[in-house]
Amino acid sequence: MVNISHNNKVTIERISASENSLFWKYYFRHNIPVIITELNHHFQVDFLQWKHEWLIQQFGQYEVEVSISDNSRYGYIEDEGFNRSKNVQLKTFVNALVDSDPHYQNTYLTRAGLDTFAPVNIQATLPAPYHDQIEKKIIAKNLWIGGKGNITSTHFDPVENFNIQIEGSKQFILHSPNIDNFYPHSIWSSAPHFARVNVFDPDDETFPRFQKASLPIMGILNAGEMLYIPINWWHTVSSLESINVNLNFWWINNFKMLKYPRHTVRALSIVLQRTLAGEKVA
Ligand SMILES: O=C(O)CCC(=O)C(=O)O
Repeated sequence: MVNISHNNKVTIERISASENSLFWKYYFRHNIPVIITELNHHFQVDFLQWKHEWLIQQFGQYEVEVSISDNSRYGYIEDEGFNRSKNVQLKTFVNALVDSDPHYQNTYLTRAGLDTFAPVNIQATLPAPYHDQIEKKIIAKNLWIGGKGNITSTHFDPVENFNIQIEGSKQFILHSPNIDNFYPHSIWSSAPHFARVNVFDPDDETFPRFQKASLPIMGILNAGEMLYIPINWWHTVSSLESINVNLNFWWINNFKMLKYPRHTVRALSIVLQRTLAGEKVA
């Protein structure tokens, strides 16, 4: 686990999956992150069986694009840009993680849309009380598979997020959506949603406003649990086990996008740049 230098931190609250009306009325409505536990005590959740052995069996032959990092950081890295990547069969990648193959030590399957595995039509459906509210608004379902020590750099996404831990565990550090205190990259850059400040070891001289940022809200997401990350919340994610598998659901919330015009303009800049470059947008 990675420590951060703030003396005060707040722990992400937990509620049971069966408390779904509390989730919608309180946490979702007021943009409060929460970990939803006991998903499969109360509901049948088929994708919770997608542990690495099962994924190899089902989709092992498909090629995936894994990110490469020399310093365990993933996403957009100061002075480096986005990670390099390479294509590899899913089974080669996952077996290498299991065997701690040094050639794959610095790799992470990030943001792999389930459509990567087409033509298999993979269904991943949340329990009804959650699924029914968001089904039509989902824009991406992504798999994340990686080993211990990977860190996804601090960024926000202009969408609501249910991130489900299928195997392993991850530490999430969340901050509320203030833009200026995090010194994001320029709106015209390819990463206007990535912070320049290092939340683990902030440089107060270069980034003085970070001291005014809200307290970090931190929690460990364990297998079988689902984290709600409200739209535009900053998140920094560390992988804690030798194999970590997550599935996240990103979904649009038009009403809340209007409430955060500065984030939304940054989102539009990403959409425009990726569309012009012929890249995947979500
Ligand atoms: O799991 C990770 O490493 C990052 C997850 C993430 O950034 C997300 O769910 O939006």
